[in-house]
Amino acid sequence: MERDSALLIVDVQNDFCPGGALAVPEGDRVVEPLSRAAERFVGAGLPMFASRDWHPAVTGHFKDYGGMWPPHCVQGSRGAEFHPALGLPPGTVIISKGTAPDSDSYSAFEGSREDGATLGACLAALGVGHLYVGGLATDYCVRSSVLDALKSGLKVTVLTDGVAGVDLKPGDSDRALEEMVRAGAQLATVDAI
Ligand code: VGL
Ligand code: ZN
Repeated sequence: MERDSALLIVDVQNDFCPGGALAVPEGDRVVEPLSRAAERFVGAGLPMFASRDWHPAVTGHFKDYGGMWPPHCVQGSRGAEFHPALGLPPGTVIISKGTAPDSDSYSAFEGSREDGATLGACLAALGVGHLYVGGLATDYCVRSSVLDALKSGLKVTVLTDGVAGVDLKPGDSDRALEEMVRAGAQLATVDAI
């Protein structure tokens, strides 16, 4: 980690973990490594962001309204809460996304802080140049957030033990990681950073 680093934890919410409405296989295995990473970033005085999928009850993102997913992460529901064992240090900036009823908004860069500031604006204001990313799901929101981060000129490291994917088609997550690497992302384990 350098002085201009920040950590982004993507969508580690109950609905994406075993027992949830859109469970990622072994999704909860990211909780421990990411909690450890969060402690290290905050201990080093570096900024911490956590995004959450935060959908209205009626959205074109859900099957019943033309989308591809069962209802999940509905605003204010238990499924939308962060996993109870995820250690989010005080000062973590929460980024909500997927709030528009007409868009999938997989990327955390389409989300914003409570006051409306976008993730990109928050990172720029803090002078962040290197974003470390982990969370759920590798093949959707992590992929999309990482590609957007690279497009906005950030250096990006994906935490390989801190991500897990949906794999609707077997291999989707591996292909997503390859795509991120081709676009310029680096891969590392939490212990190696
Ligand atoms: C996500 C599918 C639907 C994600 C969100 O957070 O990766 N995946 N909504
Ligand atoms: Zn969603």
